[in-house]
Amino acid sequence: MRRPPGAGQAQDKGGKRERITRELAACILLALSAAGCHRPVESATAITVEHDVAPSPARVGSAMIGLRLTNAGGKPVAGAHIAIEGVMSHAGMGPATGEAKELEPGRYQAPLEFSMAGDWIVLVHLTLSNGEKQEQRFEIKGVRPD
Ligand SMILES: [Cu+2]
Repeated sequence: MRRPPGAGQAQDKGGKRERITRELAACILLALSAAGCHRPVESATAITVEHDVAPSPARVGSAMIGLRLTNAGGKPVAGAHIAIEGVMSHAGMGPATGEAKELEPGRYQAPLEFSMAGDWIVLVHLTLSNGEKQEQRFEIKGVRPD
């Protein structure tokens, strides 16, 4: 399997980039039909977050999460404040957190420390430049032991 550096996604086995919308959280609640989760939905500010993880595949230790934000028209969303929070689905474990830096308009990068192997959920807390707040999330499955 060939990947450009930094463009891998841990849960991406087929090479297609997964586009995450704010509707994903709602879809997780519906839970049963993943196929229905990727429709863009109209909202005040529809933001699409694409992510990548370095190293890829992810492993225990320090990682960098790349985030690319685009609006409904596919334009980069600049000037957002992004805090990420990595959690696992079992109890008794604190979250890992990271603050993103904007590398170029719409492209952000945040450090995250994977303290344990397994499946992680990354919560993305967005504050847009107009002050609007949004929450998104994506999964990083199968973080490897180091
Ligand atoms: Cu854990």
